[in-house]
Amino acid sequence: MKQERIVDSIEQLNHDMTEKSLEGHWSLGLEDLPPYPVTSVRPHLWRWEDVHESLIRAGEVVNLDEAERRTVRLLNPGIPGGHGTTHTIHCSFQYVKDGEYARAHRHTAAALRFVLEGRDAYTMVNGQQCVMEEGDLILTPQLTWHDHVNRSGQPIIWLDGLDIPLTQALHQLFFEPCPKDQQTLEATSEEVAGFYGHARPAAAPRQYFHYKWADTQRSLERLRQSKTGRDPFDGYLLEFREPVTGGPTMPTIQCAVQLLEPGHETLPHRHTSTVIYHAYRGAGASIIGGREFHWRQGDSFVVPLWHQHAHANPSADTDAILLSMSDAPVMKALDLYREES
Ligand code: GTQ
Ligand code: FE2
Repeated sequence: MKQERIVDSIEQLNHDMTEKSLEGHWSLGLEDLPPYPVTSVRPHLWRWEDVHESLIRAGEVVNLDEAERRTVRLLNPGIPGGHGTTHTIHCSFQYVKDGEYARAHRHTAAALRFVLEGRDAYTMVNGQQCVMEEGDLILTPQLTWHDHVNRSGQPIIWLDGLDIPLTQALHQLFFEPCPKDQQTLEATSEEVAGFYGHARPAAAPRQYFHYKWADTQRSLERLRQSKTGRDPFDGYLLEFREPVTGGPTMPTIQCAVQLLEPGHETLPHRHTSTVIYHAYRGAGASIIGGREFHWRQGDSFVVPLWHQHAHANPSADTDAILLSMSDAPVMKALDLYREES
């Protein structure tokens, strides 16, 4: 007796596998395997006028008794429905009026503040009071308690950088409100530590959270005097490093300031890290992936990974200073960092 032959096909196999939540690698075409990394993150520039107007309007209608924070976020148009400025970091601007405070909480997302307008408000970080001046960088690394208090007699605006998109992509976001709305001076994190024992930092807690602008400026000047300190791709670049280990600013974010002297044009290069820039002082232009973006003080822009980019300061007499936040520490930790000029 002749056995009936079962006629199978790729189509039938694919169909049957799909029903069992299986997939064959043969379903991928070469177009799914590009030779270099592809990102949906787009080069984009946000104008300070737009951010500032939204912040002032938010000051009228957003109440800090209800909202956890009064911040305006930069959304990358290449991440529809997402909340990120890039796929790893989000950048916002926070506005706290005189007499207000933003209540204490902590989270596994690491955050930083860079002060733009105003002074003498403070952020409490694990019981340490960090009094703000323009240009100060204040870190609230993962799971540090932080609240922001403004009793300075004037409003304050600063830039926030957080690794929330990355933390969320890894499904690792813990958030805990503090039992007290405001931390008291020198209250340790243990004193106010609630019940989320599992959310405690695994690593030794760090003690240094505050980089003063006066120190940053002095270091930038010293770098400029050295003349050998000029990086062909970044101008005079000063990275904020972890003071004990010399490692990155935080495990997921490298912060830096870079000074572009009048007339200086950097050489183009590209790398697998993605960078958010904020024009802290001066004005200039950057070519990103073949497009030119003109920025002035207060503007922010994104250089997505593997996009060729170069910066220029066309001014005859004014320095330009860019603040940057990069996800390079993540790529380096995972051995994924590459650059090419
Ligand atoms: O100030 O603690 O922009 O928790 C986003 C989340 C700021 C903050 C943001 C936050 C904060
Ligand atoms: Fe926070």
